[in-house]
Amino acid sequence: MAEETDLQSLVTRMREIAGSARVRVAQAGDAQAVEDLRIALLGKKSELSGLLRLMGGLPAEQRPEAGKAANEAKQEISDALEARRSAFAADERRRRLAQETLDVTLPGRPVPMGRRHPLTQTCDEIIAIFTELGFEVASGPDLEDEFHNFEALNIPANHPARDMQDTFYLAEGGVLRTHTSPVQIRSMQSRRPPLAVIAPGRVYRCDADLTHSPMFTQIEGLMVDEDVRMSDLKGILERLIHRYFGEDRPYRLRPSFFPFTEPSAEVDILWHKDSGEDVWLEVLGAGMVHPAVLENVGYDSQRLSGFAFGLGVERFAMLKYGIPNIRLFYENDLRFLRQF
Ligand code: FA5
Repeated sequence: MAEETDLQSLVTRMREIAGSARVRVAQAGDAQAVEDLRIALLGKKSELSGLLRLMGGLPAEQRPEAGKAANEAKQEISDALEARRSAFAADERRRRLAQETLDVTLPGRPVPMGRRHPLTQTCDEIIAIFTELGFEVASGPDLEDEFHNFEALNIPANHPARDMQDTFYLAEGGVLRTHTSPVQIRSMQSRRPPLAVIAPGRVYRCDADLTHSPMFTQIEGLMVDEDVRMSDLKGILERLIHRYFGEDRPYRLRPSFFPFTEPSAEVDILWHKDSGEDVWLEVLGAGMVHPAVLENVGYDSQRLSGFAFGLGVERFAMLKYGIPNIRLFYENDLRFLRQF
């Protein structure tokens, strides 16, 4: 360009620059080449910027036309660069999507569901059978005093029944309750007859083999009113067995002994083992509340009578589902728990 700026050649040169820029941009091979071209074509050191600086030498009335041509050239180059850049971006996006192909027919990742422990389920099922009949749910402490666990239940200090149930005695006094029967005492002390309660809970004994565990679960039942009879107990137990095991499950009621009931009985359910052998498994103890127990809580044993029972929840579940070993309930092996 000559020192003396000439409008016409300035405008012509600007149009040439824009035209050749379009060709160069169209030939850019990738996004980086487009960026390099942007600097070369529009940057401070570009020919176009040099021409813009020369516009100062034009007479004032010619500057608008030169300015318009400069803006048009800039705009044309920018548009070409932008179109090319977005074409590369779209290619890149298509390429990435093709690589990341999703198979929407693949099965989802399962979210593991928690569920109630089989013992909780068994307890809930048995409790429901009784609450339907109007029984209230009661509870008592796992750490009992000897009065509630033994004395009030007619088991005096030197009675052999205290050995019968191998007891965990605590150094600071008291015991881990050996059965849920102390809840009978607590319920009679806190309520007035007529009463019908059901009391689930953990109990503890030094006892362990395939069908005995040092900690297990019992559900106690107690009903006290005027004229409660052994036939009421038998009817309730039969209803429980029919509802829980079904009407065809063989069971037997067998005379037994407990210091806190008179007469006393035990219930056995037939267990058809995998080996083919049939055995009777004891599931509960029961009987008519001993008059001495009624007197111990201040009830009139001439006017009132009652029945009570205590059942082993693990035994109920073992017999229903054919579980051969009581320890399976406490190991929390998911392969076992998932079956319920
Ligand atoms: C009692 O515990 C009495 N309190 C039951 C009772 C209540 C009788 C009210 C009369 C009136 P027993 O020790 O038999 O009784 O236990 C009751 C049931 O608990 C048994 O029939 C058995 O099903 C279950 N059981 C006993 N010991 C264990 C043990 N170590 N592991 C698992 N279950 C057991």
